[in-house]
Amino acid sequence: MNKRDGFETLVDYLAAFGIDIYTGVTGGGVVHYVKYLTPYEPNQIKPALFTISEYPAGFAPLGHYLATGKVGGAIATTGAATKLLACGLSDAKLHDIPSVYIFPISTRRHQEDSALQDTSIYGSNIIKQLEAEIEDVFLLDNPYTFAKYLEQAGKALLSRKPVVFLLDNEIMNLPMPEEPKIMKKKLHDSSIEIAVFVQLLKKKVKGRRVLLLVGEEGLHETDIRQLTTAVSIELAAATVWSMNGVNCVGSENPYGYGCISFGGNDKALNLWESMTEDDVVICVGVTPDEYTTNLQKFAAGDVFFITQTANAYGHIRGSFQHSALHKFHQINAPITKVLKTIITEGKREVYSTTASPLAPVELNTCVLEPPRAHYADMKIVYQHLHKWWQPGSLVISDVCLAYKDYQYVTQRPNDTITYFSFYRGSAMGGAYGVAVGAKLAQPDKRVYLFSGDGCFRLYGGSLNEAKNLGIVLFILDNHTYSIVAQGLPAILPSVHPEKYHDTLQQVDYGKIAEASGWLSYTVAPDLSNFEDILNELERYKKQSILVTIPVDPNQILGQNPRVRNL
Ligand SMILES: Cc1ncc(C[n+]2csc(CCOP(=O)(O)OP(=O)(O)O)c2C)c(N)n1
Ligand SMILES: [Mg+2]
Repeated sequence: MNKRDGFETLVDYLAAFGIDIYTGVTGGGVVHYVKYLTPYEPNQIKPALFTISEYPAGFAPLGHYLATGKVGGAIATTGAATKLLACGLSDAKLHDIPSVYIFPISTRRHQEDSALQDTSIYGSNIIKQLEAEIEDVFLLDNPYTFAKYLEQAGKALLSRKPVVFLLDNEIMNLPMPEEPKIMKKKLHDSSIEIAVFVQLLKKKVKGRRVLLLVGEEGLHETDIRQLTTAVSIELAAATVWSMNGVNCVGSENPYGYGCISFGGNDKALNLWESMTEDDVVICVGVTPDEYTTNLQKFAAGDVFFITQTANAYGHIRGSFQHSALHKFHQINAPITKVLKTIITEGKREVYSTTASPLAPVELNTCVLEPPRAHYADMKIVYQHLHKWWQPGSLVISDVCLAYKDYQYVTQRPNDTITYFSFYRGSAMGGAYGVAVGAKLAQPDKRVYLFSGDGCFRLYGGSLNEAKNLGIVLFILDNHTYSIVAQGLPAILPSVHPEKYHDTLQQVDYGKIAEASGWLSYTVAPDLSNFEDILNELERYKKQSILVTIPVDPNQILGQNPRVRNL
């Protein structure tokens, strides 16, 4: 018999899995778990808890994974705490981020006694709420299923799923009769399936134009940018990407036409719209979501999907078939291996495709208007930063103008950074927690964040906790919920702007930051001090800094095709 109680066994099991940094807040329901964690200090004893309010805490495991490819954990008590933490959990599901979320439940023995923050079916019914969204919810209320559930959770994490543990404290206080086993990833040899898939591809592309669409799934594959470039070249395939797919594309790809759909580049969008049944599309680690395919099915005659995440978000009954109008082929196998086989096969015998023209240097055709007086020109800001980022940086866009405009203006990837946005859940303010999680996981990584003044309202009270993490936060100060406001003339053409409900009061964000222990700078509208501010940012490594940028809410850079769906 195990002498430790269930809490300690769970803490140890997750630590053995590499999960040793938690974010969240204590409370009546979780004190028994967090008593086994030390307060977070950089380079100190783990497992550790970094205390920060639940909304940002719930997004931290996403940043942990982005920065390292490893799993992070978040914890919160019953009631509102659970709901706040679970906002990040939604994006973990939508972006296939393995992560652990821990919540207590009211103990079953007092089910009918109206417990505080009652989670029973008479109260929040939280078990059903979470199970309605997340497949891997493990109710730890029975010593005899405890080890089995932990092992099942381990398997789910290995297949890139978020998992939820629900703790019944009365049961967890007992020693558990069995030790859970640590799960290891089972490697399946997919060489034969890959060879068959590539032969079919070879047959289908003969004499046809090939379009390559690159998504975010391969983010942590080494050499993914070189591999997609080599595939583009072997197939002479015009190449486009999703917003986060930019991380899996090389800047030197001669066939790189840009990002499609939300904030998409004009050349990429024209190319994508020209797709007909005569074409073949190859999707590398793509989820055909609204901000990529704009709710349209692939019009190509043959669509090939390469994915390595079984049952990833976007799959319906284990397949992406529903996203294709015509013939559809999918392989579930390591992306790198499939791409390498495509390249090797092309070297053996050339793919006789109808070659796409090389991409032009300039990927946009729209003329971008400068901002009105007293506002910074965001086109120049994004272009400048795109060249300035230090190698290895992580740049995160919150749900604000940046997540539409940055990719439009910068056009091509910066090969030395990761640029990411959790756009599928589009939770305003979530990116701050992502930045916190990334810094906790990898303190030496440079982490930058674009966020809106509307987004700021969701995490502005949680700055102090991160003052020594060295996060740089660019606030797009435009006193407006601008990304909504920019779409409204098209969505509601006959409605008076007063009914847009899009204005925000001016706030001194720098003062809030300073009062929270951050440094702050404000960019001059003519950008005369921008270079000096960037030099300052480079100087500090551990000090978090907020940079306010005066942004014209009416400066339109990237397009928002979603407005046509509303
Ligand atoms: C939590 C949440 N509330 C509301 C929305 C709807 N929404 C999406 S973007 C946006 C406006 C964002 O405003 P701001 O942060 O100021 O950024 P800006 O577009 O002005 O750059 C709103 C209200 C959302 N996505 N998430
Ligand atoms: Mg705004």
